[in-house]
Amino acid sequence: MEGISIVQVESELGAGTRGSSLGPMAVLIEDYKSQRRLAHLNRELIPNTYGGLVADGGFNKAKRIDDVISHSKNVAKGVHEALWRGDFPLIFSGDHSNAYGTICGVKKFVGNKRLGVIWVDAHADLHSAYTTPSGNMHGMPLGIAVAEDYKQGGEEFSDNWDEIVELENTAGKLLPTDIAFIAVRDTEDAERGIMEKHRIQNIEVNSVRSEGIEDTVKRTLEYLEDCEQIYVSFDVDSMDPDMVSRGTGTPVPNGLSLEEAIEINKGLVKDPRVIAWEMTEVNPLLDTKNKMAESALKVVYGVLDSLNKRS
Ligand SMILES: [Mn+2]
Repeated sequence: MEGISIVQVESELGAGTRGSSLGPMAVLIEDYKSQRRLAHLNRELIPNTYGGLVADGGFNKAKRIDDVISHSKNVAKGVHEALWRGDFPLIFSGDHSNAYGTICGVKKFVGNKRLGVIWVDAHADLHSAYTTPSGNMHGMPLGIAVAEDYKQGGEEFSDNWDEIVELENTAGKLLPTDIAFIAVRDTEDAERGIMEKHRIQNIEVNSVRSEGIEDTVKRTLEYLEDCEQIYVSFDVDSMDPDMVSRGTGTPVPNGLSLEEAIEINKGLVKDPRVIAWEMTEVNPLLDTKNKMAESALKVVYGVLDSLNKRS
């Protein structure tokens, strides 16, 4: 690892509520008010495409998919370039649909090496255009990446869906068995079907608390023992809205405490197989006094501490 660089992805194309594109900057502002540990890092901006937010593009089963496709290419490029330089990318992204672009970029970099993904989130994000209840693509990044039976629901959106699934020539870029969930607690039948079929591990909040952080981290990394490289994605809605903040698009009760989120992410990133880390879904427009960004920053600082010990 040469250095650490920030990939600042200001898109909220996949969200149903406006404001998460301001999340990355909200975290950077908190850093400026605090220890200024991010200010000197190399930072690449992948800008928001406000124009794309005006209409849903007419695809109500995968809203704004045309813009998500072009944006995902930019994200993939930014993440790939950071990895190519030898940097560890800290990805600060607006909504979670950006994670698909990151998976493409990471996968392109690792080539044939087996990639594992650790998803710390209230949601499984395993939907497709054929199963989604909302049409919001932030519920789909893992669903697109695993491309599980993606044509089963009909042909209505197949051109767009084929295009996004095959982006960067990495269709089937992630095996469902190479996903590990932590704190997932709000899922739909279609997602539970995939999770059960592939016995995808989810360490629930209760287990995190009863078994402890060390065990949670150990079990997650061991579950992915066959993966050579790992990408960790931390959605702030994994944290509890009452204990931490409601500054996120789709808050779900009974989540992680801030301390648990800090320790889990710190622990995961100690593993040298982890080559990219993302923080996503901070929405300052839904927040009070930027509390979510302030909390997310503490998680980022924990990750930096672990990375500095690694190098
Ligand atoms: Mn998510």
